[in-house]
Amino acid sequence: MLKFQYKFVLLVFALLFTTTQINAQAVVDPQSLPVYASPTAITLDGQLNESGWAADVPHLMFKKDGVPSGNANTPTAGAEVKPPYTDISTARVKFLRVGFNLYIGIDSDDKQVCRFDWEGDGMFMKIKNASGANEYEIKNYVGLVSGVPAFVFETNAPAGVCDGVGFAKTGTTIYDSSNNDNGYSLETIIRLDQLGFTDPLAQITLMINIFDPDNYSLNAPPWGPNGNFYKQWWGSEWGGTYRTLQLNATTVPVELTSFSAIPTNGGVQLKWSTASESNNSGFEVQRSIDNSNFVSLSFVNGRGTTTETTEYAFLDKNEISGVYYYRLKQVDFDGRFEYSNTVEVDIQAPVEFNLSQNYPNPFNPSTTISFGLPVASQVQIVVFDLLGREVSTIVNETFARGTHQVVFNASKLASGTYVYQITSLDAKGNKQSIAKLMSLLK
Ligand SMILES: [Ca+2]
Ligand SMILES: [Ca+2]
Ligand SMILES: [Ca+2]
Ligand SMILES: [Ca+2]
Repeated sequence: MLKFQYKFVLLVFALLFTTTQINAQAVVDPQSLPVYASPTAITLDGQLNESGWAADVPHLMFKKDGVPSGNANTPTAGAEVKPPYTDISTARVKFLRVGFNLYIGIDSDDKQVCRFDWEGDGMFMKIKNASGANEYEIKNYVGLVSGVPAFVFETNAPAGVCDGVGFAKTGTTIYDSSNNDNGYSLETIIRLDQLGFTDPLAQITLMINIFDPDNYSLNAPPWGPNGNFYKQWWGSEWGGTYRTLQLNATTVPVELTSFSAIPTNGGVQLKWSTASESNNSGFEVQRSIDNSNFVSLSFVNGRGTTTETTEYAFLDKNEISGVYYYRLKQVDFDGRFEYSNTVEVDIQAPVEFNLSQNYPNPFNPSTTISFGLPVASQVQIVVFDLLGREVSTIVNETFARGTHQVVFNASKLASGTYVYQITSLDAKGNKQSIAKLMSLLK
């Protein structure tokens, strides 16, 4: 075999790396939040095991002095009821929809899950019915069960409207005097059709308050000597001012966290990753030369629904110099799709005359031959058999500066090893030749 001499210099003029986030808000006191359809059913056990809960969608972050960032929005206001409250715990409130059922999930890393004299850690909220004429209290919190502090659910809504379950995470002991709990989680279901809603994509009016008493210990109520107490609300503390949820038909979108394209030997290497996926059939990789008309190159299968980070790669075997634009068309199983941002790549002309190994090789009956020209040249590519007899001329014409590809069809030749030789002649009369072997295997 002839030695593979591949020298190809590709430079990146523009490499864009951006982060696409779903409807990133990162604001204090959003007036409304979107609610996406859950990709799976939800078991009301207080545990946020369902994949929909893990997706980083716009949500509320209850945290004293918290700063909004990414999709975490801070609520309306808070009050330190019994200082000094030095806690740094965070409770994230997310929403999901399954049909007419609205689910509220709360994930807290509270270090002291407890109760003071009449109520404890958890969620206190009110929701209006469809007409707005009635509102109901919903409480999912640490109360008393047979005289022992534990998660309880209370409501003044008619039977069947709502339910809730609290869950003490492993390592959490409710109502002891230590400060080493792993927090708690809550799941609440509100059946919107039972509140008179006839459209599952309705706008819902509600307020939510998260209570966090800390350091209250058994046998020391009321207002235990070491206890402190903080509360924070979205809307107002207990009704009067409200916020809204906008229910959506779609599931939690696929969250693309990076997308890059880099010229390499052999083509343009595209890489992207997702932080979560829901109902994701996959990605159509698209390329354009004018950033307007895109053609599809390939389809890369997605992972369906996952909350794990997933890395993807695709090699566009394109070495022809020029500026290219790439984008991803993310397609759901039901056909819905969304485009990524566009990345731009500049494949520069080679600095010296070169010929690459044909691809594929061995081949039958067609193969592609790439070559690079530092200046415009007359190019002849001729195929010889191993006895030196010329069997075919692939091209004999002028090519511009840059990298080019030609396809050789050997359907009229017998199996065997052949030499292909390229000769270039530029305007100054410089003549150069390179030859390589290729194998036709029929
Ligand atoms: Ca659950
Ligand atoms: Ca706390
Ligand atoms: Ca607490
Ligand atoms: Ca505890």
